[in-house]
Amino acid sequence: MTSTAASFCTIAAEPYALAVSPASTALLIIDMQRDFMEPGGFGAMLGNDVSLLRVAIEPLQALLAAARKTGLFILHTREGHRADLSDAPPAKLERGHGKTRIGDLGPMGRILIRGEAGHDIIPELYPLPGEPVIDKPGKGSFCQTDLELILKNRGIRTLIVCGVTTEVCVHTTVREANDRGFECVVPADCAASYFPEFHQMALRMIVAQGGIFGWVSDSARVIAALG
Ligand code: TIU
Repeated sequence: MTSTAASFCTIAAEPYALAVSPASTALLIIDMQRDFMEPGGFGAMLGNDVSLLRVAIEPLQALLAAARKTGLFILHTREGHRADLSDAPPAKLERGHGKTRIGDLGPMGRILIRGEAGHDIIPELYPLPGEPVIDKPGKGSFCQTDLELILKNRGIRTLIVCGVTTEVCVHTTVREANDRGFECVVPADCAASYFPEFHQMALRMIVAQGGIFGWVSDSARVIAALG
């Protein structure tokens, strides 16, 4: 942690500005995996145009670089399952009713299985040694993981939540985090959805009702605050 990280800063955001201490703030990057971002993975298996998610990569690279420079605590998550599928609920295995399922062999290895090429994080946003990677079996990052323990041990109270997809794993994680007492801010351009209209609505849901479970900002405003 650098000396900058000891001070306070204000992130311009909706519905109102959020004062944070970088020392108690973490950047949480959700599921920027090849399985969601590249052809032949889980996202494509569900019938999605995976190219739609790539808009988040460049802003997120800039935010990640700024966060590393500031000395922010940085964590990454990956959605996926054990090779024997023992941690995958039957309903999830059947989801999509397509020809290919979770665990089937695709061009990037077995779909959504830990250790396979498709399960890994895209090279553009690859974690550095020392940045925890949380493997999660569900959509939310707190369900059946040690994320909460790691954040509490580190004294984190604010989360900058980025990644894919906005209305699924990002939203579920923000909801889980908010109920656990964390303040969450989502930089809008650092998240993406296969459905741009869902992206917009998911962000509106966060800031509605006075910020019912968080804040929405963007990479430029978060980087300016950290700077
Ligand atoms: N399908 C979809 O939009 N998302 C997921 O299945 N997982 C995440 O959002 N990571």
